[in-house]
Amino acid sequence: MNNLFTLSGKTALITGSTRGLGFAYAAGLAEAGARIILNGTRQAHMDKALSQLQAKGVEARGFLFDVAQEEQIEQVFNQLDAEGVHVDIVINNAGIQFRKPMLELALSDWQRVIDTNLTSAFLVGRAAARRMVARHRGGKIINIGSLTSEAARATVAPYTAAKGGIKLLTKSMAAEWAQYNIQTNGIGPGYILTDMNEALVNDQAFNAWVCSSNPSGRWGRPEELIGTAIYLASDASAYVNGQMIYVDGGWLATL
Ligand code: GCO
Repeated sequence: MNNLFTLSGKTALITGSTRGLGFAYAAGLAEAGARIILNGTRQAHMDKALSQLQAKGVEARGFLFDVAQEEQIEQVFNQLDAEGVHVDIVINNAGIQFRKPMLELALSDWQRVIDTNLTSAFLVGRAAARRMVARHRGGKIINIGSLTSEAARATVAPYTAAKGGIKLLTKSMAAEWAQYNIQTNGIGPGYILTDMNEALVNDQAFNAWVCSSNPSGRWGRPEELIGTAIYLASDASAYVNGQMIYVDGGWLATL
């Protein structure tokens, strides 16, 4: 039986992938055989991430671009077109966090989070899907949500609104693109030990709340998301569409 979970011969673009969860997804898909295209905004982070992957023999390259800027996204995809590179798998992971009560929140801060965490998934997903459809190649789009795709926490409203939008954008992409053999699904990470959450991990009360709020009694680790990413990026999920898979230690399953 051929390996349902192999990504050999596939090219994957992961946004926000020079660090944190994005880099974990990139390294994990590479382990399954994919060629990797990284995205970030800082050359130093890109250089470090590429050298880590290439040291393991991974075929990896990177593009610095702002995932909220349509023209920058189109430039990258047009360059890949010119090189004959087809993106088979997209993980829309790029995201920022901005913690402030809404009463004090500036529109500019709201807009920046929505653009980076939600609009970007539409723009990158649309660019990739247009080519998947035109080439009759099908493909995989994986949007990264959150526990806040299902429930809100005070002081992170723009992030929560964006992640709630990710859940229904995922279903919208499935509704429109499944006919082209494109499967679009989402991953909802629980509280994971990443740079973005460093302040929370170091907050004794918050740390206690996370550990007591999920039956696994602990934070998740980035590498614990890789299996779900490979599953949704592979032929093993060929008839799965519009789903969110929560990798949260059981948080959302329990009162
Ligand atoms: C926060 C955190 C969360 C987690 C994750 C939970 O401030 O509450 O940043 O948003 O990162 O999204 O699923």
